[in-house]
This record gives sequence, structure tokens and C-alpha cells, in this order.
Amino acid sequence: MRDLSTSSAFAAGGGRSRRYRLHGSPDSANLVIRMVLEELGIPYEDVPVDRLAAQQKSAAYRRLNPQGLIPVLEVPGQDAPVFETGAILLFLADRYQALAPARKSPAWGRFLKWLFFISNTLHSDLRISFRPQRYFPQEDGLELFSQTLIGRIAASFGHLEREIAETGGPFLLGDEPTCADYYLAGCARWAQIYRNQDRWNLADTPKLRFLLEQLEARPAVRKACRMELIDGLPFTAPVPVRSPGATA
Ligand SMILES: N[C@@H](CCC(=O)N[C@@H](CS)C(=O)NCC(=O)O)C(=O)O
Repeated sequence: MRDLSTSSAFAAGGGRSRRYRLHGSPDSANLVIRMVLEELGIPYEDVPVDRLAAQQKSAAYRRLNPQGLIPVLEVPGQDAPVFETGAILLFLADRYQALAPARKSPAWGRFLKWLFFISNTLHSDLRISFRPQRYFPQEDGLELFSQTLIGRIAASFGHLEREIAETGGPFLLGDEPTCADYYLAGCARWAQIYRNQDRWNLADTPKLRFLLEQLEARPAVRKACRMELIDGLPFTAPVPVRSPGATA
């Protein structure tokens, strides 16, 4: 296989790193991965990506993720970097047998479906809603497109609220948090900060609010948020990070 090593800082691990290397920018989707790495106590190196300089679109970064998107996790023992937040979470949960139900447990399917839902519906809709003009490049109809997405996002939080009611909470699958909860928390944070336009209010989803309160009290989450330059309560009273270039 081709050697991915180059002189770039991004590729210092060469795509075949001996250490975990997390590529990210404050309060971007790397927040979710960082919370899980901290929760699992996995040592890793930070590789800052300067979004103001659009470093994620550089040729060196695109060798790690051809989409030019954050995050990427370089993983010891793998022959390629891992991208896609949901894939990284599933990879870590599987490798460490943590933050997920056991594969043979009756909750495995429930876990998978919500992890995929958060990844391919909630996070995806959020991402489009932050910059709708990238996906709908004309003025006429853009506002309707944007409002439709925001309505879909509100509906997604409603589905998740009903699931927490069904499992009994406090987490999505019940008593114990899974990596899907951390992903959900990141999405809930961004949805409140960016272009939500009051279509979804945390007060409308009290079980989800309780879930977020549990997570933001965890030492690993607090540490991860500090590292992401996030002040205050990250999920129940979120404020944008002061560092420019964050998110979407
Ligand atoms: N589907 C991707 C989405 C990642 C994503 O949207 N990353 C944003 C930051 S939160 C990004 O890289 N934005 C910069 C850009 O679009 O150029 C994933 O789950 O990892």
C-alpha cells in the first residue's frame, strides 16, 4: 500500500500512527470524539486544524480525509486514518468494549439504529442547516429549504425524547451511557447555538435535558470541553466558543 507519509504536520503519523492522533478545531465534531477518548482514558495527541485558514481543505489534510472535513482520528494498528464521527465512535466502542451494549445483548440493534440515526440524519441535517447555501445554491427558495431542515432537526430531537421515555433513561439506552449519547450531546449543543430559530427548545424535551445534565456533570466531559475552549454548561446553556473558525 502507498506510503502516506509527507512532510506535512498532518501526516506526521503517516496515516499509520503509533499513537492516537485527533485532528480537530475547537467545538467542531472532534468534541464528540474527545469526550469519548477522555471517558475511556485513552492517551492521544492533538493535531490542531486551523479552520480560519481552511487547513482542512489542504492537500495534506485531504490525504487523511478526502472530504476535507473534521474530525479525523489516526489509530494505532490501522492501515488508514478513520474519519466520520459515527465510524470513529463505533470503532472505539468495539475496540475497548465500552460505551456500547455487548454485541450479543438485546440492546445491540437499538444502539446501532440510534447511532446511525444521529450520524446520518440529525448530524447531517444540522450540518446542512448551518450553511444551507452550500446545498441549495440559489436565493429563491433558500429560506424555505432552511426552515424545512430546522423543522426536521426539531422532529429528530422529538424522536430521541420518545426513545429516552421508552428505555426509561436517563441515557438513550437506559441506565448506562453509550457513545451515542455523547454524539447526541454534541448535536444538541450545536443545534441550540446555530440557526435553531427557536424551533426546538430544550425545555420541549425534558428527558433529553436530563440526559445532557448527566453528561455535562461527568469529569471526562468537563475536561474535554475545557480542551475545546468551551465555557460554562456545554449542553444545557451552551454559548459559542470565542475562538474564531468554530463549527460548520
Ligand atoms: N459526516 C462528517 C461531518 C463532519 C463535519 O461536518 N465536520 C465539520 C466540522 S463540525 C467540518 O469539517 N467543517 C468544515 C468544512 O465544511 O469545511 C462526520 O460525521 O465526521
